[in-house]
Amino acid sequence: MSPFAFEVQISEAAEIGAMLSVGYMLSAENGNVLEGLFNIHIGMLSYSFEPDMQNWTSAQLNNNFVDQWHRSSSRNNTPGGTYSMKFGGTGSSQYAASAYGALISPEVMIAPNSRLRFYHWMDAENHDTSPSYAWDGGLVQMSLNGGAWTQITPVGGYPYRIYNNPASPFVTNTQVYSGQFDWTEAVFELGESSGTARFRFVFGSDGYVGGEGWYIDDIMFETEPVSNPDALQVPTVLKLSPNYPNPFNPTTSISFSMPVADHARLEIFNLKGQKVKVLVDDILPAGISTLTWNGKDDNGRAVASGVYFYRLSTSNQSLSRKMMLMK
Ligand SMILES: [Ca+2]
Ligand SMILES: [Ca+2]
Repeated sequence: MSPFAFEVQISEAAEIGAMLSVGYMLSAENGNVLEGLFNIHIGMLSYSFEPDMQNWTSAQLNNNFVDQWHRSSSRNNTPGGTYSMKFGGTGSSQYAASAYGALISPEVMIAPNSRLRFYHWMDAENHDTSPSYAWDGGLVQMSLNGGAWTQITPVGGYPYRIYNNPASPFVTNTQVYSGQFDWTEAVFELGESSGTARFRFVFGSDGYVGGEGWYIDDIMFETEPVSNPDALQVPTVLKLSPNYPNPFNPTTSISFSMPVADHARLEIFNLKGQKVKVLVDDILPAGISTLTWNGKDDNGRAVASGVYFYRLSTSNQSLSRKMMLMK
């Protein structure tokens, strides 16, 4: 048996970058119901660079510096994969002196509380006597809704700053990744940013001494699930929701939520005010309860088309709504 209660399959026809909102309602035989909403960003799950560059591009950032971003089979992080994106020479050869290039993402739609994650491998020249400084290194920038490229900061910060050096394409004290590390995950929390975004990985070197370079792989964009606070939290007031469907034939669901466990009575009346059916008359737990009415009265007879009322009564309150049976 699958460990998952259900799965969502995305059609291949879904547009890349689109955001799909999936509303769900899970109901159990004991009447407990859980409702919510989550968002899936189509095509934003992962960039492994296995099929190709997956619409990432690269650019030279200054005419006096070379761009060396390319798809490389020299190193890879993807399980079972072969490729990553590398700034550096072909194969495992070192990056050039006076290099400065950007690896640029396709446009991606982000919602508040999105997150950028990726894996990277680095061998770049840091300063050998000033531990927090580097001569060469890489950083990540974002352009939001067509705006200027702005450096974004990983969780935990960048480990190095660029040393004062006129041969560097970076401004002195620019924060960068540098030095040597094996495949490591980086996480960038994007906070309130939302809209159309592009991201780019920028690597630069000064005029002397290189390293193997910077590899990027398994780039992922994530969005926090957006939950429906009405449904997922214990309600603070008694609430009777509209029945669904409405109009209906002959079955409809009626949901209500209670802030505390209480005696609850849900009754259905016709237009003349005659009681047709009692759906529940019992002590119920706090939270959401959903009951189904099959369009039959207390004697099991199907009732006529028309308007009906349903009334929820607890020990100190009652709420009513209207619904329509259409045969
Ligand atoms: Ca890969
Ligand atoms: Ca250097």
